[in-house]
Amino acid sequence: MVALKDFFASDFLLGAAFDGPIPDRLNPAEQALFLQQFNTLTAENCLKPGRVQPEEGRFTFQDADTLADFARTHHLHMVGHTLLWHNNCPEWFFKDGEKQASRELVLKRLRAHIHAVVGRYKGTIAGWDVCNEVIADNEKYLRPSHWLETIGDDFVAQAFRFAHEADPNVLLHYNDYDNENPIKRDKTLRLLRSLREAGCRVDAVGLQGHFLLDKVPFGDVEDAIEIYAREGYQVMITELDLDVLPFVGPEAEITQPLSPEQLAPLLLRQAEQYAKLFSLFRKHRDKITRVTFWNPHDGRSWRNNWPTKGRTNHPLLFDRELRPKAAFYAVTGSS
Ligand code: 9MR
Repeated sequence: MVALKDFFASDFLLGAAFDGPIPDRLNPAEQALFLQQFNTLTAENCLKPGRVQPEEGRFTFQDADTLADFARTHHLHMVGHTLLWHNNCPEWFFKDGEKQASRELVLKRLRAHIHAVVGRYKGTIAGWDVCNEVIADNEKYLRPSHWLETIGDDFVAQAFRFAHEADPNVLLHYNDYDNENPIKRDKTLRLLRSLREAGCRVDAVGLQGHFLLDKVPFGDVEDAIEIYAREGYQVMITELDLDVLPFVGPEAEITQPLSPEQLAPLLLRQAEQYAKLFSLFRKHRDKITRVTFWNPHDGRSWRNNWPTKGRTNHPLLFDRELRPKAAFYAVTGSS
């Protein structure tokens, strides 16, 4: 079997997200698959602020250290995810006793957090998702969040500034979902331009790429790749997967695995759609520097618990037995 990282070696880095080479996260067989197939890893959860600094000044780096050792040992391009997000962020950042913390105090804490975390993995982490998902999905520009409320509109610029200070050599990414959608894309461009005017360095735009079967917005994805690249950014596909189960409405309440007869046609369509995506990515290999799947195989996918818990989903290129799926063969043109 050809390896994805070799097949795409002259195009872009190829990776997957997971949380550590520890048995409940990735057992030895899964680690072997990972190392055979991928050359970049993203920390799925273990670097999120809630995980590394659950209380002010109490840092819990154990899992992230294990992951960083794995990356160092195997010479992997490691991506840090994430320094600032509205989700998975402890309340203490925004509190001063019973009161809401002042802008100055929240900025001081954000700077201390970024310096501690980015500083610790200097030389190992090659790129950071500095800010994640700050653009609103509705008509608003920025998503309402404690960050916006306490610091104000410049919280994104401040985070990028602190990350650059902490490690001037690390790549700095802005990461979001649906940012190929023209409305969200235009708001992202507005943000990127404001960051540039504020003198901030941003190296890459991450398109998460959480797609649904039969609804992959190929045209928007291609336009977005071209437009972000034209603005001077590397494009990274950062959290790729292709959900094959119903996503909305009562049909989304799936608790039983699909039968092989139900699944077979879905996996064939998934294979075609993955192949089309990768030929698009390859066409734009001069703009795309990395493609990362959100998890190494179907059994470890977050999609098994979203939008409803306890689903048996099939969004990736490897199945639960770690076997390559039709999508793998379609993407690599092999059989
Ligand atoms: O896959 C992650 C899951 O295990 C966590 O419970 C969840 C909340 O922290 O985050 C998931 O990863 C998300 C990523 O951090 C940002 N983009 C969307 C991803 C899927 O929800």
